Amino acid sequence: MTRIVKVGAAQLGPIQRSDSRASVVQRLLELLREAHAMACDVVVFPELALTTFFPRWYMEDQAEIDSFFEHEMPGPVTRPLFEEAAKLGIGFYLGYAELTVEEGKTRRFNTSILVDKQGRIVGKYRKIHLPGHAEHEPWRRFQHLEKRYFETGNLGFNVTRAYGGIIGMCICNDRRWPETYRVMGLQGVEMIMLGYNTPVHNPPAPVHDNLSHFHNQLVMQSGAYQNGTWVIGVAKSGCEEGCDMIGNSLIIAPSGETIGACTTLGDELAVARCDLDLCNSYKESVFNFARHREPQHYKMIVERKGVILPPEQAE
Ligand code: CDT
Repeated sequence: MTRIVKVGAAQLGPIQRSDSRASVVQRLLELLREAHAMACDVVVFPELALTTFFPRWYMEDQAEIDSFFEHEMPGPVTRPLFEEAAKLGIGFYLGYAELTVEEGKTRRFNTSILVDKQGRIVGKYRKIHLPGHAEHEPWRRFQHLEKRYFETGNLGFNVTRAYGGIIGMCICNDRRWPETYRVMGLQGVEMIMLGYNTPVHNPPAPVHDNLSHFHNQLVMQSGAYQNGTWVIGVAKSGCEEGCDMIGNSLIIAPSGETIGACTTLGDELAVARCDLDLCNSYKESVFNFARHREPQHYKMIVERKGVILPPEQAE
């Protein structure tokens, strides 16, 4: 039996601060049409795909900060994407900065949505692992102020039934954490879609810089294999406002093997035919969780600030 989802990893090149939202949506539409011409069922766009990666700047003016956020989805500028998707019968994953009012309070999240082939939003995820810092750190060549501009996501790592399978989402830094994949793995996820903006240079740990591709591959390939799931990781890449970002967008099979990849640092589509039933041989053998996991032996003694303490140090 085969359940095929043809996926397009729709990598974006840089988006400069002066680029209008409308011009970015045109680029997304071109990639969407190219994917449709290649018979894709769904395309995956990057994290914060509608603007430059604005957390690289320290800002205090709330109106300026909010200019990078979407106040509705779809809104007037993004609606053509939804309309074209519905017309062509192709779905998409899209990352964007979400401004919403909940119970009278304005909230800001780093968000992704899953849209089905009818142009309907069928899933939403808000980024949980926010990297970087909240205050201005002038020693850095550029800032990474996600902890300043976003709240921690409050929707958990849920999965959605779509495209004939079980689909999960996460965003950028989430891909470095095994918990991300495992929480969705425990819900039977068969394909995880994720977008990212990853600078080549990591100011607090520059010795990691020349390992940035290796780490990108390592985390997504191990997450795929250890949970028997497809992983589609898609970059915003290239030199954005003087900051070099990795590309290396990948389509990874449940075996952990990379079967599709972008090779440039620009707008580029990588396409692969993904058989969701390939997940089964992993989920039913080496990673049969019901049979082989030992959660009763994973009990935490005490957890303080996210670190598990050995029994002798626990209070
Ligand atoms: N956007 C985002 O989450 N970027 C981070 C940069 C951290 S530097 C290692 C990432 O994990 O790619």
